[in-house]
Amino acid sequence: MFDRFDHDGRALCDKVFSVIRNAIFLIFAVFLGFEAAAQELPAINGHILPYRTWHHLVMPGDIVTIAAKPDERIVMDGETVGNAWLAPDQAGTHRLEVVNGQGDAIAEVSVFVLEPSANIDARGYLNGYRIGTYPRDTPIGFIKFEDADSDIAVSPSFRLGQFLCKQQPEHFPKYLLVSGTNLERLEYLLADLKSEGLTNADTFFVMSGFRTPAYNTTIGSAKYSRHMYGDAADVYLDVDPRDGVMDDINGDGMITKADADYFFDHALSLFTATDKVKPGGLGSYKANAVHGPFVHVDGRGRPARWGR
Ligand SMILES: [Ca+2]
Repeated sequence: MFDRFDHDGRALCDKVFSVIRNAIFLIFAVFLGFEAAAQELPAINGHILPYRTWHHLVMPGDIVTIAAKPDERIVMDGETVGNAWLAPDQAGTHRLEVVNGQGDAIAEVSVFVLEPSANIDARGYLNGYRIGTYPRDTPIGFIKFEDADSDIAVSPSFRLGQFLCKQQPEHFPKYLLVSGTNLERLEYLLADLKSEGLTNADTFFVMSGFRTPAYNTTIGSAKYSRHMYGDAADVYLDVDPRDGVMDDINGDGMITKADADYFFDHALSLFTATDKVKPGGLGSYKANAVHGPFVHVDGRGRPARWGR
């Protein structure tokens, strides 16, 4: 009797324990499942995409590996491909989509096969577009930009045409670079300004993005300017009204350096408080004869600030 009771008691205990264990396991599995669902954008060459709309730079002949889930389809320029794609020998832009089991594109990536900097001629030109000479760290290649490429997405809120250098407006192809590090900073800042109700802008106005070394020298900018690497952008908010100058974001009824400073202060406190984006530079600028107030944002990898 005692044995049976003991046996039943143990069985009951085992059952209760098993139910609790299974419940814990289930909660844990659901939690992990949500985690995976929330986090899992595809990875390209080992890097998980930070946004569903993004870009990727490769050299001609490079292999691009795309890590997607088993039920997802990888589509390059409209054709289903495997997990590895061989970049062609010619510079150009390709469109990568990852499509889920329901047929929805869950990631859209502009893949830029770069024009090698080795093709810059002795005069400093790349297919007739003036690059000049880098004082150090010449990039291995450049994004080739044709006349119709302005609207190619490089991140959720930014397009390739926003970052063009202001030289040879009639010449094609043009060449430029964009920086994922700095685009992550710009996206993070824009999203925060919107969530704080400070703007309803879909993007920043990019007054100056990429600069060739030749152009950078012409305007008398810093010798090692991050703009020459596509890693810097001079930006302002311009939607209310859209008139080519910074909006009155500090609400004092005037467009002055105080607006750039307000923007700068917001960006500084935001970037200082987060580890979601890499550190970089921030500069606040007043208006001059040719432009209004603006803020410089770069992705140099360490904090730097000036103009404030
Ligand atoms: Ca103002």
